[in-house]
Amino acid sequence: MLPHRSDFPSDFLFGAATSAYQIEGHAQGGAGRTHWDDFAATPGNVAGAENGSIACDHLNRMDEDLDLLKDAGFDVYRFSTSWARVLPEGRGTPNAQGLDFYDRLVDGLLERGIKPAATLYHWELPSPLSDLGGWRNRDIASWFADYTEVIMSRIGDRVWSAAPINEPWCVAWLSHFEGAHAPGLRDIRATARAMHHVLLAHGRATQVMRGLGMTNLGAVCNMELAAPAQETETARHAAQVQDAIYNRFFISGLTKGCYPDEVLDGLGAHLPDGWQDDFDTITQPIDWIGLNYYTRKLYDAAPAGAPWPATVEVEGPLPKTAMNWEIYPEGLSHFLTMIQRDYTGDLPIYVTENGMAGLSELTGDPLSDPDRIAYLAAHLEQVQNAVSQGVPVKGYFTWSLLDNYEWALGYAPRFGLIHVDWTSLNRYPKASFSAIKEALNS
Ligand code: GCO
Repeated sequence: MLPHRSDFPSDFLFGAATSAYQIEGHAQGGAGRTHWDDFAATPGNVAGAENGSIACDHLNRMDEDLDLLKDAGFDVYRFSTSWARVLPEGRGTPNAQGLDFYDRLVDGLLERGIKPAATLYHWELPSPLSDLGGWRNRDIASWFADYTEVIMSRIGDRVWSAAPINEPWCVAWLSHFEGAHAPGLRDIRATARAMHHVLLAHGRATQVMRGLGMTNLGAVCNMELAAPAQETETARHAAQVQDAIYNRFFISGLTKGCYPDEVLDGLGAHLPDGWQDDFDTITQPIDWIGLNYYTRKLYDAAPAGAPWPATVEVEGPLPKTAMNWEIYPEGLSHFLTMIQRDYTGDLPIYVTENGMAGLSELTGDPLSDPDRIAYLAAHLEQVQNAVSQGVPVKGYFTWSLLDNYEWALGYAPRFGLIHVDWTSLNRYPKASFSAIKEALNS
């Protein structure tokens, strides 16, 4: 059972989240090639070399999907616009079909009484910009500002909220240090530059949107509790370094105009010259902060002699989702409290993503997914805890409306409230969809 809407403050918003490349069907509608298409075409990067060419075919099934959002009773829908759909070459001539699509999406939401919450970048960088160095190249901040101007000149007058970049940690660290996401680099200099430029691009895009007269602008960070694998000084230090990289670097840059020392120890020498001078741009005032939270990880010290960050991940003991992620709801209230206390004070906080992947879930009518319902209930309870402690949490978005393209893991992990049959592309609401509907409707 999920808590009911009436168990939350009366202005608390419930939403569902998706992203462009994961659902739209990128090969259609005149979109340009992205670095995810290139990454997926490189052997060994993505399960089954799957990509987002068709995905959920949301591009052609948008009305059906918006009807499902309305049927569930959601107040707000968090979607992303694809840079390469709007500007197939990353710069230059816009794709009229792409702009029309986002225009219809926003109007379709408003017609159904659902607030449109836009994200400008959820990871599909146009390949021509990747050729120029992508996030390593400082010019990306200007390219991104120009893209922001193009898309928001079209839909910015009607979106309820907007955030420039989804999950800076994934854009920069996961993709340039760990090599697990496009562009698949493992390079410390590229990482340092990407980590800084992603924030500079955030600041530039925010200035552009303010210039267009837009309001309710935010930033979305993902956080994962970093816990010591054992009670030793070295394990505690390893967890602290990972906590700084993952959970503090970006929010600290955005809200305080500085980076944690534990990160500068390793990346300081690789940051671009004059990085300190960019904080005026990076710390543009924002109206809310978004937290994406799924799990925790355990860390220990790497064997002696290992280079910075000198940490190893250790498998944890808790029950896991199909992503092999530990289920640790307490981490959610930990971060909500930490964000308010250490960074944003009275600023509204939204849980912009939370949810779990299962694998097949093909039995029952509706399709039975009790684990997801339990996961959502446990995390919503942590949101309630935070609210009752005075943390200004103003909304919660489930990841995700639909089963979709789970990046390097392809189509196997299923995060949706709605099952998507990958052959017919038909949609089948799961029991979690019904549970949300019951919780949201009076
Ligand atoms: C995320 C992403 C999603 C993922 C989800 C599950 O923001 O990490 O927004 O694209 O699919 O998090 O891994």
